[in-house]
Amino acid sequence: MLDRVRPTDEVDEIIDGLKQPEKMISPKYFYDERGSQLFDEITRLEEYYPTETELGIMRDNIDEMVELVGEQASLIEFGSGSSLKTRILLEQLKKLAVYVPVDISEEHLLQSAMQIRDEFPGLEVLPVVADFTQPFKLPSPTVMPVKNVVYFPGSTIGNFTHEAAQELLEVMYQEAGEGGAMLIGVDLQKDTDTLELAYNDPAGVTAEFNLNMLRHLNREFGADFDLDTFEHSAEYNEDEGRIELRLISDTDQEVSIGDETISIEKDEGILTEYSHKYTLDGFREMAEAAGFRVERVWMDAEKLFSVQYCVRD
Ligand code: SAH
Ligand code: AVI
Repeated sequence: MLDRVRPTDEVDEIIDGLKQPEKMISPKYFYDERGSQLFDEITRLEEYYPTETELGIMRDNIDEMVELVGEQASLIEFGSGSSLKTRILLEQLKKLAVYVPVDISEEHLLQSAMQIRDEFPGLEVLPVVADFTQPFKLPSPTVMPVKNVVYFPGSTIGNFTHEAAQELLEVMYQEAGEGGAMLIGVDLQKDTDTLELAYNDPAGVTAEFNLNMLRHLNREFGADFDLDTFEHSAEYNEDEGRIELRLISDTDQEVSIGDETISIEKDEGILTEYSHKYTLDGFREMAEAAGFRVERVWMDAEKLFSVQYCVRD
């Protein structure tokens, strides 16, 4: 079964962002098929520490994680991508009621869900193509789960402003339901050099990922960005504790999208992504404000990244 709910006003949303005092486009527009592939390439880069670090934390602590999730749970993954980290859980969670991967990148999600079905033949896999910031319907599994566990790895929570992240945690609290929980990957604050290298890889994969957003907007939303006139930029804003990705125009230009023409000045940036890095206290405050209690925090030895199990109180 497949539920597909997408907002119809995406062009309006993009135009609205481009009319803000600082032009911006939501990072969800990174993820067409090529964008999802480029993200997978990023996760294999040596400089991009979050993926390997989170995988290591999962592997080192999987027994305890499995114990906390328990049997006959429904595992609902927000922004599942290639379900890379999920496989570590699925291999050990022998008695899962259902796996529900939710993602906006349709083809990529459906391919990944098919692969998961092949790899885990007894498991019910019910993918949902949706923008998880908007209300969406969860499918009904064949086996009634005893509880819901929302899985949100990769520190995708960091791609939201604190206000939006707070709202998303509240949505997850609702999805978790009575007796439910959330298992979430949260990237931690660290030195600027490590952070900036992770988002400015010498091979230029992150730059290509950033620029691909414009290709996506040209193809799907009728824009006419000239990709050759924009440069990738990624800087750590220490005061805000976040990496900021921008596309910088190297010329004065006009871009059309929908019925609008947008003027962009030379050296002007379009903000394409925040990637917030948290302190343990900072994240706990947010989780608690959403109604969760942080029951367990796992980290790597260098404290680069955390995986946190939060329960509904
Ligand atoms: N969880 C995976 C992938 C992280 S990349 C990992 O940890 O490796 C972020 C994923 O979230 C992408 O697959 C992207 O398509 C998805 N995504 C981003 N914004 C989304 C949104 N608003 N709604 C649904 N999926 C979204
Ligand atoms: C998906 N998200 C958590 C990634 C991040 O690190 O913020 C996206 C990304 N952007 C550039 N590189 C990776």
